[in-house]
Amino acid sequence: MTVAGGWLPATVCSVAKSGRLQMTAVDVMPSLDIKPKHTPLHRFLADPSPVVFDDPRYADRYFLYATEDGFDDWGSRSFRVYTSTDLVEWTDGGRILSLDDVPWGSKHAWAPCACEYQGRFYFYFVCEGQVGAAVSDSPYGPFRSTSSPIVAADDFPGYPIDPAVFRDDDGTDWLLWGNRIAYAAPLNDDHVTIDASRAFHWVPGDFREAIWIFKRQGMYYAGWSENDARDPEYCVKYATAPTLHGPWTEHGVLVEQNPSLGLLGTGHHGVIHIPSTDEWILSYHLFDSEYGTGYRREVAFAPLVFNADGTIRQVVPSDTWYRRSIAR
Ligand code: FUB
Repeated sequence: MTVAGGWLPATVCSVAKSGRLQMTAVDVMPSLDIKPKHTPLHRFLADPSPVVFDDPRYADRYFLYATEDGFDDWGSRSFRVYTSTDLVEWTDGGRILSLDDVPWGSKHAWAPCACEYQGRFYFYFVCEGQVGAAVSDSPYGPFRSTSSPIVAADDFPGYPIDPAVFRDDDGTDWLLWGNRIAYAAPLNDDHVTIDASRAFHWVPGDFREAIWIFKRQGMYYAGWSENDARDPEYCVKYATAPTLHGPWTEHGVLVEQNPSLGLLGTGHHGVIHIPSTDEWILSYHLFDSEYGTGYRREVAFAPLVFNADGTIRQVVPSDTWYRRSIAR
């Protein structure tokens, strides 16, 4: 049977943490009738979080952490990692964490990201509208979840989803997250808890979610998504500031839909910096007007082009896959 979303359903019977029997939707294979056309990853994926690790064992490749897509109601239950040396040819690194192994939640595996700190790898993710943390000795996992969320539903006003990590020049790793309200808080040395006393929040533009921050030539850049992820108008806007705490100057759209090519809902971005260069690459997801939805999204990449005043030229979604060898 084929379901809306183009995936074959499967369920398993298992014993829940409570001891009760439960039926659970499991990771499934895509049906053969619909394949993504616009992504070099050849798979429905969303919320792309790209990273180049400093660790010399892994510095020769791009890593991409992303939400598995193709499930109604964003019903993914596991996370995978992908790697590439040129952004076009990708290798599936396999499953790195399943919600079966998260002690505090079992639904809605969204928006993963990862960072490296003192030789270990830390993975942040959404589960049931809370932010989780997990640890591994390898960026390929498997990651071990901590026993409770790093940002729980009641910790701060708002909806704690869409984590990202920004490392400032002083070495502080800031965990970012939020929906409707954007938050930042320093990660403690253990990297699985935050220093809530230094958390701050703001509402950039008509902020919906997916806050991401990077720093270039002394300027802080914050990008975020506006509108609903199922809307064609889902888009990324950005602002710049002289400090992490602002004041932020908004510059409008970074990427938005390209209806002439049927590429819609362009949002939830990430940014890669290629070490020792001034090259910055945008990742984002989109859906196709013919077969896509906010539950069937595709990851795309594009170079960021900076103007002399530090603003960024708007990215126009295209069908050309951007190739950039990390070795060059
Ligand atoms: O992929 C699930 C959700 O959709 C993410 O958490 C949001 O950012 C939106 O992209």
